[in-house]
This record gives sequence, C-alpha cells and structure tokens, in this order.
Amino acid sequence: MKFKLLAALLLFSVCVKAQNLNIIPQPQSVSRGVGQFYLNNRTTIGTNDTTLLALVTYFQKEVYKAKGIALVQNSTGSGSLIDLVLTSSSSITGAYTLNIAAEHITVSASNKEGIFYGLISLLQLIKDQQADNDNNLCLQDCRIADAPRYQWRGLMLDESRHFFGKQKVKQLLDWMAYYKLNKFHWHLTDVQGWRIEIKKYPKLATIGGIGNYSDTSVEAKYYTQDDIHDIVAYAVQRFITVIPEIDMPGHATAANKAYPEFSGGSVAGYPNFTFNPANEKTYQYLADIIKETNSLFPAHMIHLGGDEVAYGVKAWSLDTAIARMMQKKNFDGVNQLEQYFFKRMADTVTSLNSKILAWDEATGGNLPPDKTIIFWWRQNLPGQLHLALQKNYQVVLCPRLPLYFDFLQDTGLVAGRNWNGVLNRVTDVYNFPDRQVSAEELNSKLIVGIQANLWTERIESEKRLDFMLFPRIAGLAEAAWTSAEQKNELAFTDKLKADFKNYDAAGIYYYNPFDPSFH
Ligand code: TNX
Repeated sequence: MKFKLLAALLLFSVCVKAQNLNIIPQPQSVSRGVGQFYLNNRTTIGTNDTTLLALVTYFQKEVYKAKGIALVQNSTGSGSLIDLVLTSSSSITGAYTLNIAAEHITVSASNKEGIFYGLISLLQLIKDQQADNDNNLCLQDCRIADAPRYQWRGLMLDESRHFFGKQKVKQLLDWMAYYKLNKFHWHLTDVQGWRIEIKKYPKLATIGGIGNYSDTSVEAKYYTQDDIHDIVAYAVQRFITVIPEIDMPGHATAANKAYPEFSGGSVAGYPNFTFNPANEKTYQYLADIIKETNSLFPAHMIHLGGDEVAYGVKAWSLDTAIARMMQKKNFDGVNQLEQYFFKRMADTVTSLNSKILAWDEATGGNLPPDKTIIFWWRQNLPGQLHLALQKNYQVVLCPRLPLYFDFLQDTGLVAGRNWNGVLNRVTDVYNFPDRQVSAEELNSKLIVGIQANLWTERIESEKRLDFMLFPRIAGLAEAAWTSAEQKNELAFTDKLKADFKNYDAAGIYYYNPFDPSFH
C-alpha cells in the first residue's frame, strides 16, 4: 500500500502539465481537469462494438510505433481502461468526444469516423508526451467535444508531372489521417504522364507513362490496377476517400502520345493538348476509360478536369473536321463545343451512378447541379464562385492563392512557383477562407469544404515534396476542420512548433518558418 502511494507520487512528479493541448486541428471545445491518466504496457483497450476492432488494432500499432508502448487489447466488451463506445445517437460524420480521466479514457461517437478522429486526437496527445524510464506516459485529464467544420477536407497530388509511387502516397495518406483530412484527389493524367493502368488501352500506361518533362527516364511509371486497389484499401482504413482525376478535354498530351488517333488537332506551342471532339470514337474511348476507372474507386466520383482548355481550342478552331462539326451542330464558338464535349462525358459518369467533379471552367456549362461538384481554383475570378453557387452547384474551395502548394511559401525561398513574389504562407493557408470569401457565401450549405492542390511541375524529389507540403498541410487541416470562432493563429503556431518534433522523428524535410536557415 505504502509502496503504491510512493510509486504514484513518483509518477506524479514526472507528469509535466503541457500548456497547450497540442492537437491539430484545434477541437471545437476543450476543458481541462486536474488529474492524470498513466498509459503503459498494462493499459487495456477495448470496445462495445466488434466492428471497431480494426480501429483498436490501428491505434495499438500507432502508439507502439510512436512510443514503444504495447496496449493490451481486450476483446470482451466494455470495462477496459481505454474504451471506444459507438453510441446510437445521431451526430455529424466525424464528431466525437474524448474524455481523459484519472482512471479511464473514453472515446465515443455515433459513427466510426468519429471514433477514428477521437483516437487520432488521443494519439497526438500521446505523441506530445514523453514516457518515463518505466514506460509510463502521463496524460492530463481533459474533455474534448469535437466536430468538423467541413466534410470535404481535401488534398490533391499531381503525379503526372512527377511520379512518386506507392510508398510515398501511403506516407501522405498517413499524414492526412494524422491531420483528419479525408479526401485524396489524385491527379493521374496530364501533359507529362498517364499514371493509371487501363486494361482496355494498355498503351496509355506503357507509353503515356513515359515521362517527358524534366524526367528523362524512358521507363514508364504508373500505377497498376493492383497498386490502386492496395492504395484505396489503405486509404479506406484511414477514412480517406480517393478520387481519381482523368483530365479532359485538355491536358491530354500523354494519352494522345499513346493513342494519337483520338488527338484533337495540333498547333505550335501546345501540340496534342486536347482530345478530338469531332471524332465520334473519342467519346466511346473516353467512356471506356471512365468506366474502368470508376470500377477501381469505391468513391463513385470521377474528376473530369476541364481546366485550361483554352490552350487547346486554338487547335480545334484550325482543324477542318472540327470546324465542319461545329457548323453542322450550329455552334457559334469553340466554347460551345467544349461544353458539348464535357456534357457528353459527364453523362457517362452519371450513367455509372457517380458524381461529376470538375474545375471551375465547367461552371459555365450545363452539368446537372445535383450530381456535380465544382472546384473553384481561379481566385482572380470570384465570379466563378458566385456563379457556381447561383447555379446550385456544390463547391470545393481550392483557390490558387493560398491553396496551391506549388507556390513559394516564404520570401527568400527559391523552391516553388514564383508568381511575382506571391506567397502562400502556412498562416495564409491557416486563415483561409474567412478573410477571403464572404460570410454570405460561406454560410451556403453548397460549400462542402476546402482543398489544397500540390502541382508537381517543379517538384522532382520526395524531399522537395515534403518541403512544399509541410507545414502547410497543418494549416490546411485546421482551416478545414476548425470553426472560425475556435481558430487562433498564435496558438496554432505554438502547436506547430511542438509538432515539428514529430516531423523530425518521421524524417520529414519540412520548411520551418521560424528558422530562416531552412531552404
Ligand atoms: C494550373 S489548376 C493548372 C495546373 C498547373 C497549375 C500550376 C488547374 C486546374 N490547372 O495544370 O499545374 O496551374 O500552379
């Protein structure tokens, strides 16, 4: 008895009360208690619902990886020191409560996403503490009630310009989960490379996958369908939806290299940039590609691109077959032809019961509002956002400023796209969207969330990828999850500094805005 008391006192002495609860993104509400919970190799973890056992295992692995502490799985229902409780009440997807008391930790939620995010918050608190020599790790009592601001918390990776491969993508998915991001938009096709195996048209990958942009390799780099199944399953475990993008009718050069018969005209500067809208067979070809792609992704969402076709339509207007088609259909300009093309491909997507996703150029067309999500990227054209909302489209906000992570993130840096010195700092990302988008628009239920886009024209290595992504991904997470009222830039930067030790531990090459020696 005496010994126990002494042990408790000793333990108490190593428990350092953290000033902040270092959780990114900041939870909706946090209250602090005075006691402590000690986590160690004897701590049991269990659940009232066997469908949560996979989450228990996931959490055990993460805690072991981070701290070498092996939690004991209890398969006999409630009564564990850490209890995961699925409740029957209804609440929004991802909402949870996390209660840490001296004797007991409870994570409860009405959906699995919520349990998962509760565990992620707990994991972040665990990572923030140091275990003593006996492997006891002290957690401060607290009660957190949390829920996400947006259901779309996205990150886009461009793997056409540079290909990073399965391992890097999985690492990215790990960090997305760590920050409660839940939509991975995968830009798989573009001018520089086609990165997805399509069995019906194998040359797309084997020829289109040969890089032709600062990557001088002659080996085709792409994801096989098995790779894709593997990555999708990995994402599902982390409550991340993977959305493929097959960009059309522009940005099609890599595909056109593989199957030139569907290329839509050629003009100096942008040769083979577009698919051919005057060839009836193009539509069947792309429909086949869309169908095969759709079958690989449980998301039932296909991003059709639709951006920057203007670079290619010059080729359209010079092509006699295309001009003849426009005349026959009574189109008074290439824009109309573009809309016609896009609508036909969108119809293919909806015929598969999937949603159409598209860059904001598509707002001017006639896609069905109840089946379309528009990605507003041209921040210099706020009218596109107004129009999208007016036409009742759901919208993901991903304006180039501040959400393009290929742009410079600080003065003095050379890595990144330099657009007259424009900067996308981590704090700019953090402060989005409330200072940039009007309150009236932000109140619209049609705005489903926000997303950052990592274009990789200039990102040639994994190290550079990390440097562009970290720590801006943390700013993105809090912008997408935390309500405007709960955001606090100063507190965020403190938490960020604390998080850097996790980047260091993971070997991430990040930019440190508080240390000018980083480059
Ligand atoms: C515009 S955003 C593009 C991309 C480029 C990016 C570079 C968009 C829909 N199209 O093709 O990679 O700018 O910042």
